[in-house]
Amino acid sequence: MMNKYLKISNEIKDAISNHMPVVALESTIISHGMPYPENVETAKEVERIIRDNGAIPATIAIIKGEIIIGIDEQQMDYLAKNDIKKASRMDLPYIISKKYSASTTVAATMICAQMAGIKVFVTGGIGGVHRGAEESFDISADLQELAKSDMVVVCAGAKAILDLEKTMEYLETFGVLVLGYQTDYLPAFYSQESSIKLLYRADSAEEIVEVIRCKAELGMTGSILVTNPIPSEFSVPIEEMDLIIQQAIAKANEAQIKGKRLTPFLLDAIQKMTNKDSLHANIALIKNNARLGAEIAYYNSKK
Ligand code: PSU
Ligand code: MN
Repeated sequence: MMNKYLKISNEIKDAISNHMPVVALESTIISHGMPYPENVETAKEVERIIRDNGAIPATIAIIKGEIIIGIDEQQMDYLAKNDIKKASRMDLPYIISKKYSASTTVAATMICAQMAGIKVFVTGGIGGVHRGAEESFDISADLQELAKSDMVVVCAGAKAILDLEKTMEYLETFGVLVLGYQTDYLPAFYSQESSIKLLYRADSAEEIVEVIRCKAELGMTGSILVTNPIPSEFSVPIEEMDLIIQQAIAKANEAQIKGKRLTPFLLDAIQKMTNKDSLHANIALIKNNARLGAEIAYYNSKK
């Protein structure tokens, strides 16, 4: 769905029209997911990994009311250093009409990537059903968007700041296929696995692409969520992370943090409590996802 707000870099435009592999990347991880300078260093490194693995990276953000597909280094720097708005689905029309700038969440990135015709999207962790959602009703718009969009999204599972069981139930209800990449258990971001058994696994990028193709042949839309475990050398036992996460949630409750501020608040609190260990884990897992995403995009582009 091309529209006048969409600005696609020439390289990406060419790649899309020639059916070459392209991988979309979100920008909220830059503005709200990691501290400076690791945020911008990681964003650049992830793009490099995608190139090294034969695909073209497309980091997406809203800059002065334009949807930029493939932000440049200067724009990346801007998002990394400033106090930036965080745009999910509901925010896009307002932010764009006001000509504001914003980073895009997983939900908003899927919307923009799809406008540009990109099929594969790499992120660190998706948003989900927050712990205590039975009271707060706090469920990330990422989940609805996975159901609505038509992409393959590679992540390292969901962070245990969320209620993973409820998140999985929600995805099942809305028909989102969750695949474990070389794993039978749902990865939990910092931890290679949670205790949640997955129904389906795939052991190679080719196998994932076969499922994508079959879905298209069936005329079905909806995204496929590929969950890729963090490399073992960076994995933290889930019980260890859980104690830290509980403390972070207690801090958020005390400070009455709600709505779109909650996820960034929790991510920041966890990073501070674990020194840079959790940050290094976060960096390692997103790079790992970039490798797999590029490979999926590569096979998906072969007809
Ligand atoms: N989880 C992470 N790191 C992140 C995010 C989630 O481990 O950076 C970001 C993503 O951009 C995700 C967003 O789409 O937070 C979800 O925010 P919310 O819960 O407000 O929907
Ligand atoms: Mn929320």
